[in-house]
Amino acid sequence: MSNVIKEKYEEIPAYKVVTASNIISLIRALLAIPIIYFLNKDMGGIAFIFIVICAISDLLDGWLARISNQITALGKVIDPIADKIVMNSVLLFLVLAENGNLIYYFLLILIRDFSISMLGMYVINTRKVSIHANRLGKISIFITGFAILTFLYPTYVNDSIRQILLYGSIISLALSWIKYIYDFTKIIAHSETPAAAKEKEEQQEEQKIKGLKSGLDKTEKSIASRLPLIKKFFTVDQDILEDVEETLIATDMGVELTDHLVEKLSNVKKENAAQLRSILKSEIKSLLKHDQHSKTEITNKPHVILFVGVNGTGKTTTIGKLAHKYSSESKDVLIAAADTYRAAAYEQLKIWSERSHVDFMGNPEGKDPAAVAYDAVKSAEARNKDVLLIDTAGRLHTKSNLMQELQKIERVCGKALEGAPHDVWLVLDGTTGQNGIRQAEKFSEAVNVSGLIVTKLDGTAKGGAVLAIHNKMELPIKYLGIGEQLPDIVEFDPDEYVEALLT
Ligand SMILES: Nc1nc2c(ncn2[C@@H]2O[C@H](COP(=O)(O)OP(=O)(O)OP(=O)(O)O)[C@@H](O)[C@H]2O)c(=O)[nH]1
Ligand SMILES: [Mg+2]
Repeated sequence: MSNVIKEKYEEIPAYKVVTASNIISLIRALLAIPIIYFLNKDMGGIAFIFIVICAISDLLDGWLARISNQITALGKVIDPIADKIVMNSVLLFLVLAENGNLIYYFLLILIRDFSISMLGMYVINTRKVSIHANRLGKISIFITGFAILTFLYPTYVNDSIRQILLYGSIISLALSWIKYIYDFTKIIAHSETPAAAKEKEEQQEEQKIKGLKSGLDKTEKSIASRLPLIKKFFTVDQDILEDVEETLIATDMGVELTDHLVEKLSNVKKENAAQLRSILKSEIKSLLKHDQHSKTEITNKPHVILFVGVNGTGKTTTIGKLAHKYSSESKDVLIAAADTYRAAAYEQLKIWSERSHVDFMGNPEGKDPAAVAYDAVKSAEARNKDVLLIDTAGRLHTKSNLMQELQKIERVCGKALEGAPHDVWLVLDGTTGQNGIRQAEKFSEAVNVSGLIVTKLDGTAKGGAVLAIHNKMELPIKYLGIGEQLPDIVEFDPDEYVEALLT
């Protein structure tokens, strides 16, 4: 039976499930009207039934939000507000009807709810509001519900139990409120002034160059150790040229670029031989294409980017890093796991979404990847996201059925939103050197690859391959991965790259 239900809901697009969840929350808020009506008519039994319906609806909307794997900003607001409307209106009724002394309790709840809603709206979607305060809040609402019931049905409960519930409710309310305020002030204390933000940005830029340099350490050291001791010879002879050639080939710069360079260097005059390194640098720069270096533009809303590549090249890690980068540029990011082959892939991307504080969706139970991609695009559109990053399973470019699946994912994105995916980025493993060129050709035959990302440059002495790929391919290299942590990604700039390689 449960399987039948599961299959049924799996057919429903996620955005519809989440809309149903929001509608249920709204209806719950409206149920305050019949509850008060029947309480007023002294028909406590019927009012109680409505209260039970409210409780069930609270469970139901939470469950729907969970199975759709997404909670919208709207849901984050209307779900708790619906609870509060019901609870506060019943309390207000009690205050006005008979228990005048409950007025202070009522005011306490009102102040807490109102202030938290205001804080909640301020921090919503930018940061996760304190989990502990949320939990305490839930416990307090639970106890408050019981406390209210003891006032509605006084004959069933003795006074001391009522007092305990009332105090328990007040204490947990106060604690959750204090925790909220505490966390909120911490967030405010850590938020930056524009000047501090600018300074931080400059520092980050500096760090980036340093990061690229240290990321390319291995390649750089390999060049440094192999470049001949020019000063010793004061000449550019055949031996030296051969050494240079070997060095460049070892960094996987490719025969084409290397031959060009060696030829240029052979014309270096004797008196300039001591500057071989800087000559090499400027020669490489002059050989590189510069027209293709395009900044990544997030021009559409949502801008959908599909990540593809061979197994283990770093797709998921790159998505985590880019989610962090875009969201720190104030873009509203959604990341989706359309890698449905491994259960661990879902978890892995989810962890990255938590690290980078962005929204995540996916289906942990091996749903069709194209269906996940479709839901994700629809959902990004409905939730007004700026960027959607879709992760796919790694696949060998030689497996035609897997490449067809990729084509289907690409097609289905276009069905969900015209023009999507706006970019398809192929992630290449830098440690495998120029093999990337072949992969890029094959992947481009299957899908509309629009950019390349080269990862793991920190772990290789083959950093020259990036230049070979850059020069050989029509496709622009967008980003470089230089480590396993969130900030370890830099935009590719050919000149900057050569500088870092040959300092
Ligand atoms: N040193 C280093 N490691 C990286 C980098 N990018 C990814 N990795 C590591 O490479 C391994 C594979 O990365 P994933 O992001 O899982 O690769 P994937 O392409 O998603 O893999 P599949 O989904 O299995 O195809 C992980 O151990 C990452 O930590 C990088 O720039 N530098
Ligand atoms: Mg992956």
